[in-house]
Amino acid sequence: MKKLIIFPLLLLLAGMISCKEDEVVPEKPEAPKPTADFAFEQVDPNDPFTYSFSSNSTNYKEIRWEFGDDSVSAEENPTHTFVFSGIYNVVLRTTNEDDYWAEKELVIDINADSVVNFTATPVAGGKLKFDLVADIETDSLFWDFGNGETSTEMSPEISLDPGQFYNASLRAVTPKGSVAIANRLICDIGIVQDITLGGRYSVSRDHDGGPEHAEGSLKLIDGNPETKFLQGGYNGDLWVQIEYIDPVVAGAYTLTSANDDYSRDPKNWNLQGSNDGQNWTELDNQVDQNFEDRYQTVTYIFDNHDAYKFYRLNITANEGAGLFQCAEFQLLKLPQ
Ligand SMILES: [Ca+2]
Repeated sequence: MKKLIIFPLLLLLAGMISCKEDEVVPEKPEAPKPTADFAFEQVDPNDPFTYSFSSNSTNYKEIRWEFGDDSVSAEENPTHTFVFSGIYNVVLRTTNEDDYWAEKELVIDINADSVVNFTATPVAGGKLKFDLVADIETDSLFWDFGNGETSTEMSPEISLDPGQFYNASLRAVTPKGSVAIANRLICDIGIVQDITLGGRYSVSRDHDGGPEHAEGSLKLIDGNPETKFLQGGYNGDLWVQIEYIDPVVAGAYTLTSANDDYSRDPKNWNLQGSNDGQNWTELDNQVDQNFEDRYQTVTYIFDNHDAYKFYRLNITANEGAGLFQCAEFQLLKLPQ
């Protein structure tokens, strides 16, 4: 009898243990995954800095906007005003309650040149008259003519020394505080146009690493005086050429010395124009030039009223080194 009693007890215990192991704990169902999507539009045609954003996202608990200018928002459909022109990567991130997330990124390009521009027109008394050209609403203007003079007038008039170039800028502020800046090269008769990048650029012989190299020929026209084109084994036959589809009338150019080693600087050169790439007309000739400073930009103006498809700068001598270097070359069109 004793054994008969113990056996069912053991069965009962085993049954209890078994029951505990098989117990199913109901899991919380997983929330649907979030999606992120949005669209944007300019709110006012006269304010290229302000945009409204509308989210088309789903299944999220939290929403976060990053506008690419260090500002953020947790609103569903925010409106944002950028302070400066620029290219902004706007990111929308949604997160659900299980911390799954989704992102969508769109780019807003507020191009400074399309936002604000200005004209400079010769008027009586040998002066230049400046006018804002822009579709934006402005609250204030600040002109800096690059010659030490400034103005806050709508249409200021100033006199500039003939034969000199100046870096002028216009700073326009909108009623919401956004800032648009236009920079232009000017001379006494108007705005000078940089046409360096308007044609096909080539050199007679490049850096050994090619045009894309850190010191390749493209560094001569990248707008950055701190980068340079360096040619090894310089032997006086280097030329730099720009070929245009339609002939243009160039009237000036600039050269900028590089960061180091004066003996690599250009010393003698000439500029030629051509319409077939075979027959050349000399437009300017410089001998014994001397860049006394590093990063020094010198402007050369030449008398030309003819349009050419080809412009070629022949650098016939440097300051004596076996290497040639130059930081920048610009070809310019003067006001007609
Ligand atoms: Ca450069």
